[in-house]
Amino acid sequence: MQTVELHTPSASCGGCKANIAEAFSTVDGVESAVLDLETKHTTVTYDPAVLDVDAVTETLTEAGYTPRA
Ligand SMILES: [Cu+2]
Repeated sequence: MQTVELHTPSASCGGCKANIAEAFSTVDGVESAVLDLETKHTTVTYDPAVLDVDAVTETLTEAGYTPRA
């Protein structure tokens, strides 16, 4: 498993946290996706054999939480 932490500044409440968890719940190879509301970072744990950081970024973008550097 691999972990990536992405800054998702537009995610700001419990609803966003639920949205992000739900957006990743249907993505193959994702073990967990957790938004930290204090840091506004989303930590995604995934299987690098199934998907990559680009796919993780795309899922977040599609959910409305475009990651920023
Ligand atoms: Cu929200």
